[in-house]
Amino acid sequence: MEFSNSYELLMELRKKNLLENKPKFWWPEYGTFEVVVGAILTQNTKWERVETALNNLKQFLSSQVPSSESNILKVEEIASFDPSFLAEIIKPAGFYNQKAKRLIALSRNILRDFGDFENFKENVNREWLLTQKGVGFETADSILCYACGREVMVVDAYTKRLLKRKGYEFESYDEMREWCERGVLESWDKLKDLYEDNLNLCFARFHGKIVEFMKKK
Ligand code: 39A
Repeated sequence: MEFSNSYELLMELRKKNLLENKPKFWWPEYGTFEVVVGAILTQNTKWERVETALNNLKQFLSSQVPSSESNILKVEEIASFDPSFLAEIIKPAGFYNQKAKRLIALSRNILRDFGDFENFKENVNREWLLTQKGVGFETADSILCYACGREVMVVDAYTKRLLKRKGYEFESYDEMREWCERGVLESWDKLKDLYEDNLNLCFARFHGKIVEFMKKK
């Protein structure tokens, strides 16, 4: 695979049908609070373990309120957990005591500062997210891109490894993110029809393609 900017990388990845049978925006339950929970749980663990933890959580909550019409996690539910009880439920994701405390604190802060999840989606910014315990650049950008639908590209260890192999090394997370975003923005006239003129959709799928490609390696 040869490329000299991120547009060319995206076009190479597009040839590989990496997101066949995946959700449109790649991250399951795009646009919901469940993405926020997944973004914290996925730190330092495999996605498959996150899925087990999320399923445990949803199963527990639906057993408490069996008539609930939606099976999507709600910020109010996570905010009202006892930390050690939540830790038991999310155990498969690892670092469960720390993750439980951080999830509860983040949920309570969302309710305190934004009132509800819809207002959070509309009004949160990167700075607010980065003040939250356990939220670094990758987690903040995952929340912005996949929960809030913002025009931000997530980069991660898979992206770093792929680019390093091809001779690209970066001083910082933001430098790597900007390199990924820049190539797309500079060629947006050629990409926009492929992505419904939706930059968020393009960034969401681009990151998804990188992850799926590297997981197959
Ligand atoms: N590492 C990962 C993932 N692998 C993933 N999926 C597969 C769907 N997500 C959403 C986040 N991080």
